[in-house]
Amino acid sequence: MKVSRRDFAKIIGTAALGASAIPALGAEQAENKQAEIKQQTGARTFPNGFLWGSATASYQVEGAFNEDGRTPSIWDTFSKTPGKTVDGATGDVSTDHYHRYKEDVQLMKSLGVKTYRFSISWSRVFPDGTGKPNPKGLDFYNKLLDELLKNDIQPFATLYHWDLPQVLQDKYGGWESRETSEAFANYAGYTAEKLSDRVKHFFTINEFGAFVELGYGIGIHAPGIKLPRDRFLQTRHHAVLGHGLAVQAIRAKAKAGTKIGLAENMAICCPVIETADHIKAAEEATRQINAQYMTVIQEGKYTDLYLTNAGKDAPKFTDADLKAISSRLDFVGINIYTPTYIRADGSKQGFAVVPHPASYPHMASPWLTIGPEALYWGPRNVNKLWGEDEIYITENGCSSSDIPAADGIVYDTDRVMYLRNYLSQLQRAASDGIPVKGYFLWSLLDNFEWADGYTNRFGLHYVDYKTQKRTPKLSAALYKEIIARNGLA
Ligand code: GBH
Repeated sequence: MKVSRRDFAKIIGTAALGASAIPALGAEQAENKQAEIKQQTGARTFPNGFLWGSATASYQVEGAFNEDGRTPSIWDTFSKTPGKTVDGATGDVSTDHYHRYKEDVQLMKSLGVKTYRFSISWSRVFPDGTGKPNPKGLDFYNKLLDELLKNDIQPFATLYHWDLPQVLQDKYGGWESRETSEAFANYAGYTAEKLSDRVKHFFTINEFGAFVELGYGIGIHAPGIKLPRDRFLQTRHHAVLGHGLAVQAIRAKAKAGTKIGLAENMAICCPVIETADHIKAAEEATRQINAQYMTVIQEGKYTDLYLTNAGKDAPKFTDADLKAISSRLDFVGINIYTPTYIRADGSKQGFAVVPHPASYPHMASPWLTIGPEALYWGPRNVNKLWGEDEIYITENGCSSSDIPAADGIVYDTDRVMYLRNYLSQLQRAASDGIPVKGYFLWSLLDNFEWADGYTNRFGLHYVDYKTQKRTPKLSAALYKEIIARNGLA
């Protein structure tokens, strides 16, 4: 880094003040001074009030698949279809969080997290997908919320993390049809009305980019179908429409002041090296590669490039749809795991994706390629392109082989390495003034990893699925330390 003579003088000057100069100031001034010195001498802290959290999702942790009136979701059906998940794993029991939530809140408390992101199971609340709500289904979330608040942990609730009521798949082809978008808005409005006395932040949908593409495009996630291209592009449209209608419904029904956003695993376009032309190319790539979800939500229209490429398969939509889809958001959540490298290539579109070479490093899951700077460029581009000023990293974390040592502890040094490197890039973003307000580590616990079943562990806590015992891994100790310091060492 090139330091100008003035910056250098500033650093030396204030550092030379040392601690002895501080007591002369009032307490508050002293604190400010200390913060200023830290800033200039490079202490790797996060802004005051930064929200450290952890995340889970209903079907991945709850279990209790047939209790208190819950009906099957598309994931119950899919996971019980032979050959769809590794070892035929299902979420019937998983980590049994439904019955162990109090113990799990204590795990959070011991980490020191300030917030918890969880998702609500639609088919617990509306067993028929729509129509008559089931009060017993909502009871579980009422109890969970009370327990969180009693422990000073702010709840952030996701309304859809892939567990569509099976009945809506059967009746309407799920997200293939508009009826599902409307049913989602109805469920979202109802749930926000009931819970917004305690939940101040709602996410509509988690990761369009996963459940639509994998569920309706290539069929490796529920509902496990491969639609022809025109119907598939229409499904994408109904998913963003469901989001938009839900934003409107929540705004109409929730308590005033409730904040609404989404959690999207958009492609995180990183300049292949940090030169002005590659940086610019990565900005344009962010818009174009995410055209079908994040860009239409932000800009209220599909990009020309998207529609041209779609050709005769382009989705059918109205202006009113676009208006709903681009309903104002209060914040944006981005789930960030991997980088997409972009270079400026002089073409008309202005960018090219640089594929990872075969030797590119990844974590235990082969898709989980390592690129810490994704935590910098993700929020940076969302802020730069669309002016979003309240950004959360709603998921980040990794899988590791996670084998307990003789003392029972999992020394997951690879996860520690991963988190340390990613978080140092997030700190870089925060100290550059990019408005990142919080970070939710995926995940609190090992859990049902979708088609991978229980073979890939993402937790800060190791779960012995036979006994349901939870044991903090080495990475939990790291995270606890980072939270306590509000920064990196
Ligand atoms: C998130 O998805 C999910 O929100 C969360 O539920 C999940 O547990 C977590 O990540 C960890 O995976 O099998 O090679 O086709 C992250 C995006 C999309 C990454 C699906 C894995 C499957 C790759 N995921 N993708 S592959």
